Amino acid sequence: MRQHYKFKNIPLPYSFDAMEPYIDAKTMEIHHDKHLQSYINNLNKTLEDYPELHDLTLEQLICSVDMFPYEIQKSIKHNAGGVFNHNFYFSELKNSGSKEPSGKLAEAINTTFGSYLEFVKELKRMALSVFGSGYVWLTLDNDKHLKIVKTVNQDTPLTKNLKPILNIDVWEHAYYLKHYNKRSDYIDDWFNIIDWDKASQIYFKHMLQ
Ligand code: MN3
Repeated sequence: MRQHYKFKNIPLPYSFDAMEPYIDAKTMEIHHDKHLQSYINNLNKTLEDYPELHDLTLEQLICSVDMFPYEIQKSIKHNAGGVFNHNFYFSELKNSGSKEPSGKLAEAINTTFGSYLEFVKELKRMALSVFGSGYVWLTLDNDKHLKIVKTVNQDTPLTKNLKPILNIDVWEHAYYLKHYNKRSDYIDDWFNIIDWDKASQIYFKHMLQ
C-alpha cells in the first residue's frame, strides 16, 4: 500500500476461484481486473499532468485532497478512494483461515460489542443499511476504541481520522453475479472468508502506535 504514481494493479495473492463457494470466480475476476483497474486508470490519468503529486501515496492523496487544484479534487477523491478501498478489501480475504477473530482483537470485539455474534449482527445491520453503494468498516478511533462505520461511494474512514481494520465492499458489483440482489446472503458468505490474522496484525500495529 506504499505505492505512488504511476499506480499499478497488484495481482491478487490468490486465484480468482479461491473464495468459492462464497464469492464466485467471475465476480472476483471482474471486480479486480475491470472495476479496480478502471479506478487505477482514472487516477493515473487525473494525476498525469500534476507531477507535484506524483510522489504522494494513496493515503496522502486521500487525506490532502482539499489542497489540490479544484478541477481534480473530485476525481482524486473518487478514484484514490476506489483504489484504497478495493486494495483493502481484496487483501483481507482468505478462504482457509480461522472463521473467527482470536487474541487481542477478539478480546476487543467482545468488550466493545458483547460477543463475536453481536459484532456480526451489528456489522451486518450496518452493511444492509448502506443506501446505494459503499462500504462498511471495522475501524479504530483516536481513543483506540473499535467502531463500525459505513462510507458511501468511494469515501474512506481515513478522512474521519479512523484507522481501518476490516472492510466489506457492498457495491452491487461485489456480489450481483452470484447473489443477485440479495446483499444479505453475500454478507453472510463474506463472514466465512475474512482474513482474521491480517485484521489482527493491523489492529496490533495501530494499538502500538
Ligand atoms: Mn468494488
